[in-house]
Amino acid sequence: MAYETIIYEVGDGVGTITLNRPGKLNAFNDLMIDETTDAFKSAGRDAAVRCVVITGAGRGFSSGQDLGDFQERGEGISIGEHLRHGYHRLIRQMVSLEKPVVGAINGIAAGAGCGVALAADIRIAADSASFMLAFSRIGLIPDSGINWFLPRLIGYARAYEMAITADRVPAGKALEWGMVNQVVPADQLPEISAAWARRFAGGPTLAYGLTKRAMNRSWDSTLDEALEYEAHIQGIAARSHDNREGISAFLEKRDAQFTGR
Ligand code: T3D
Repeated sequence: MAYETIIYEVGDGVGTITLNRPGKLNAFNDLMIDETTDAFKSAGRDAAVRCVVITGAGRGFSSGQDLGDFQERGEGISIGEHLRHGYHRLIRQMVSLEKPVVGAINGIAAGAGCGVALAADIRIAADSASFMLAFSRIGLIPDSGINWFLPRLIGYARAYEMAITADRVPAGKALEWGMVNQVVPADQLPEISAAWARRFAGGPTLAYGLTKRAMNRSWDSTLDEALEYEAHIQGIAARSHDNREGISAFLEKRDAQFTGR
């Protein structure tokens, strides 16, 4: 599929999605939601892709829903249906992708753009980046999974504060609060996030994917259920080539050559 609103490139085992409507700080229109979802789907099907990076072109990561489109849409389509058919598919695609997703947060992540950033597994933020739940400024509530992700990441009080103040949370505070894994100088973000991604792409992809599945599932589990699920999927990991290779490499005192299988 040729894309108009994003750039999707594959190299070194990494699929890189660049949201590409910089004139609107990469606000999501319907096409960009569909194309981003499709790129994550392709990354899932492509064995050559073992890690995905999502970033934004220009000075923003994403300013969320394109408000011009929102206004034009009028009463024609219910917002609930728009969310179900658009952002929900995108967020589910990111979370169910059994490969690490690295958000390289290059600038402001606002509204649904913040939701997409939070759906990544690891976030590396430029020191100029910020996060903002812009929704209440326009009389909406957070969506795109934010009510699920954010209190789990930073606790209810901070998440609710972000929601009702709609203040920008700069990268340094986001790091302190546990929203991001690392803050780096803006001009080094592409290089540093690519290095993280290459590292993951050279790892045991099956085990990484199963870990993501187990951790996401644990939110709704009792300890007994989580223990049982670990036992079940560890059985899958233990049958992998990478498990055999990892053990051989350890015993032979050499670096493991993981293939992702
Ligand atoms: O539809 C549904 O299913 C509902 C889903 C809703 C999900 C949501 O995301 S709701 C929240 C939507 N987003 C917002 O409310 C944020 C709107 N943007 C802003 O508040 C500000 O742009 C920022 C705080 C993000 C950044 O401010 P600043 O001063 O750095 O940049 P700016 O000058 O405001 O924006 C630069 C340009 O991008 C500007 O266009 P211009 O004047 O240069 O031609 C601005 O209009 C445009 N832009 C920024 N955000 C959006 C946008 N255009 C359309 N939609 C946007 N969201």
